Order: sequence, then C-alpha cells, then structure tokens
Amino acid sequence: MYVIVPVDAVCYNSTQQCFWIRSSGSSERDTANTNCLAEGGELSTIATQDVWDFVKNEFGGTTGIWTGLSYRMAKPVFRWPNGQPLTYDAWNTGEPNGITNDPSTQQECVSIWYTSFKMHDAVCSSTPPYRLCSTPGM
Ligand SMILES: [Ca+2]
Repeated sequence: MYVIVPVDAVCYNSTQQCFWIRSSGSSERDTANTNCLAEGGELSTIATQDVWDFVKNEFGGTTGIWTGLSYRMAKPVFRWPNGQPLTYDAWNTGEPNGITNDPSTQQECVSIWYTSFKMHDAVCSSTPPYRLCSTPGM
C-alpha cells in the first residue's frame, strides 16, 4: 500500500510510519486531527519506545505538540489513534492528572511539552502551538 505524505515527512522503517510537524494554528485537538487528515495522516501514533525515541530525536526541542493519544475511546485507558495501547512511560512527573468523569475537568487528550519531551494529559480544547501528524503504521 502506498500513502502520500508531505515532502518533509520523516519515516521510521520498522513500523512503516511517517511523521510531520506543523503549527497547530492555535487549534484544539479535533481541529488539529482534521488538519492532519487533510495531509494524508492523522494525529500521531507513537506506540512503542523505539518510535518514541525516533520522534524525540527528530522533533525534540519543539515544545507544545498535540499527539493522537487519548482516553476518549476506552476511558480511562489511553490509546493511540491506530488502537494500540500506551505501553511505555513518557509521562512528565505528576502526569497524567486529569483522568476523571467530570467533563469540565477531564484531560482526555495528550500533548508533549518541554525539552524533556514528556507527555501531559490536557483538556482536548486546549491549544498547544504544534501538532504532530503520522500515518497509522503497522
Ligand atoms: Ca495533565
């Protein structure tokens, strides 16, 4: 299967996934995902430690990045858009801290922050400056 991706996408061979980063345009999670879909991907799946290390190597230094990780699909279990569970720990200290059934405070979506490239759960209507898109991979 061939997938058309942006020319600046970087691809990780072992999962056959390609990644690209864009300004989010101050968009919330669903808009960021819609914009990734329009470019041939979706908000990123970074499902294993190897892929995480690859992505950190490529995009580390950028801070405030939407990923596709969320617990919307299988509350309260975080899953990547391609359905894979979270199998490693890249959470910042004290995170995740927004797993709740209260719609006004639940942090169902996940962004990456700081030079340490760590995950934070966040309300899906928050607007980090970047979005990381990927193909689903295998
Ligand atoms: Ca949080």
